[in-house]
Amino acid sequence: MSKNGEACKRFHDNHSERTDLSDLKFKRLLSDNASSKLAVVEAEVEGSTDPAVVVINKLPFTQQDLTGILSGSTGVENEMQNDIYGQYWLKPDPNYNPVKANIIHPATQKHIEKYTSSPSHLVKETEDLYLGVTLPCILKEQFSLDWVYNILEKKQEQDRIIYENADPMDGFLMAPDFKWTGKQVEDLYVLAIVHRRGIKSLRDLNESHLPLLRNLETQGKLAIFKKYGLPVSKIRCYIHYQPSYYHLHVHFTALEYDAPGINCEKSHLLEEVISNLEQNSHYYQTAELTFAVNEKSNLYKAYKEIGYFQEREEENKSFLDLEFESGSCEKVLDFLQMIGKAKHEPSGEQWETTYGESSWRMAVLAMCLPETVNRQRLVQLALVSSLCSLGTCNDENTHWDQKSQEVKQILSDHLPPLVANKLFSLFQEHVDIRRGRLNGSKEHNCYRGILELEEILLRWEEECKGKGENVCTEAIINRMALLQFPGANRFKLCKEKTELENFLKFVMKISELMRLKRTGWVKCQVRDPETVAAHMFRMGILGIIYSHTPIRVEVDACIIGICHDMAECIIGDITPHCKVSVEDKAARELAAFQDLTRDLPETIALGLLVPFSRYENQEAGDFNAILTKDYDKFDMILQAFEYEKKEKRGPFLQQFFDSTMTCFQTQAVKKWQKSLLETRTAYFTNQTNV
Ligand code: G7M
Repeated sequence: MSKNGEACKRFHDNHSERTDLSDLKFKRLLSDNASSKLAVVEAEVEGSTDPAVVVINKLPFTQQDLTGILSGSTGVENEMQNDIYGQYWLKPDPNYNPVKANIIHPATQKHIEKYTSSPSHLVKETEDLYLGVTLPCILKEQFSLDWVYNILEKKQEQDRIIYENADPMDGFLMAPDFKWTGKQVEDLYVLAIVHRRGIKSLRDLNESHLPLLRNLETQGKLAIFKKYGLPVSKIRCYIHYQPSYYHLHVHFTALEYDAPGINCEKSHLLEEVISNLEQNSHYYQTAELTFAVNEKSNLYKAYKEIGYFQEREEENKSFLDLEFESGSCEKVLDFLQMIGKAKHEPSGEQWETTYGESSWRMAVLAMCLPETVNRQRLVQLALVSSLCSLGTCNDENTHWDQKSQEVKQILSDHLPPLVANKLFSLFQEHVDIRRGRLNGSKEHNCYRGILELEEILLRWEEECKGKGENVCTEAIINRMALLQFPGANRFKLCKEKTELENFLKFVMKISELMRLKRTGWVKCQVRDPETVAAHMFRMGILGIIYSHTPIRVEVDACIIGICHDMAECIIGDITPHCKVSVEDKAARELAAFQDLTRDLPETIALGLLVPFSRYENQEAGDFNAILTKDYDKFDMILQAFEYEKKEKRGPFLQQFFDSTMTCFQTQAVKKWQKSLLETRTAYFTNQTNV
């Protein structure tokens, strides 16, 4: 339709009667490629307000063309000659010199963008980036799949179909690609389109698709061999990531043809895709996939918006000045206060331990796994398990689907999309494991073990209450071994029972932090104040939400956060009012930390000591250590404000705001501090006015 509502002429109307291009007018060159002898132009179409994209391509010579060119029908003009060397302009009979044109009309703006040459950039897409940036962008806008469905439903290109396996789940159709004439095998290009709908791209594939993929590989190659005589060993078959069209299809091209789009940042050989899925069903959900984005594309814009390319642009900018992904400060602070509930709310009816404390201990347990397990992932799962305390239904009979929906909504209402998605996918994974829906990976088995162990520990601690320190640990050690908890034989971590006992002693010792109230609050007579463990818990969450950049999967700040006060289970929570010098406090803490971890296997002890020391050392270039320090102080002032609101004693914790007024170093946390101070002032001004 034209803008004024009249039906526009379409270039392909009556295409079978067309004999010339008199209704096309060159408008501008979009791109050209000398080596593939291809040019793309935007053209105007007479009688239409919509543009056309015309891809003009000189074709490879066939033997027939060459025979025809070297014949009397070819006109010749000499250009130069020297000795035995001469150059001529040949003007062959048009039959032997065809130029192919693929015409898209009406072309959308997105088509014009796709074909316009512009600089590209590589994106290394993690699972989080896929869910947070790429997927929403694809779902919002993509090329129409009508042409795909036309082929599958045999409404178009029926006569071009070269093979079909009609199985609706594992079958597919094959036809020459739009780019190929279907004539000479030198530039053979066939496309296989799967019947099954809903598989958008490589990212959606798992082991359930293996039968389909194996059919595509074997039957597809065989069909090409039978139809065009190209041996199977000369057929390259691959999937694009990112594709232009989000309905699974496979490209088959002649091995010796330098086909457009076979570059390594775009093509994934089908054989390798199959092999990756055979080894790990979730490979394509979790793998980092690298691809190029063109500056004109919406995907590029989406990545630019979240600051993905910022690093390069701001190379000279100090990392302290970097900001977090844009989003409303107030909403993020609201969310942090909501999650602060987990610091205080018991995670079960029978015990006092809170969601936050319990998730913190599980995170530390995860840190005590061997390096062969993705510990960072487990630490995050453990901390994010506390999101259960968000929303309404937190009782033992949680209805998980409802809970997931509730959490998803709260996250997306408060946090920037990337962060919200990241937290939600972690929470959902926790929920799945809680519900026994394990994916068979080492990580899932370990996490399940951690959940079970935590429950046993909580029950055991309840039983111990009032019975003194020397309650029998035999039962719990046996359970740890039975669960094959890290420390037991499966990972050969603690081979001996004494090692398991030492590990339990360590767990018992650090668990004291789940009962150690933070001195600052006690001194100010805050009722029922948070414990040191609860404080470390929210720092861990802060570290997951934001690390060095929103882009890198880096949880350093989170790990530093959950370890930094661990030595306090030995030396207690020393505050500036305790009259202990900074140096003395640091020395005492280090000694205590070494003491605490002395009997742990060396690699595990180091895994805890390194983040602890990074926090203590605050080296100039260690951004995550500096960031964690800011988080430490920020968690404190946010908590102070929460207590002021709860206790209704006015701004009685002013000293905490005063002592931290100028201590923040990172631009990102400074912004939060400013927002918090404004909110607090407004809160108390309103209170006075009421
Ligand atoms: O990059 P991606 O993997 O999405 O590649 C899609 C392929 O589909 C490209 O090689 C196109 O040339 C091909 N293609 C696109 N269209 C619109 C058509 C069409 O209408 N018919 C056929 N046969 N192939 C098409």
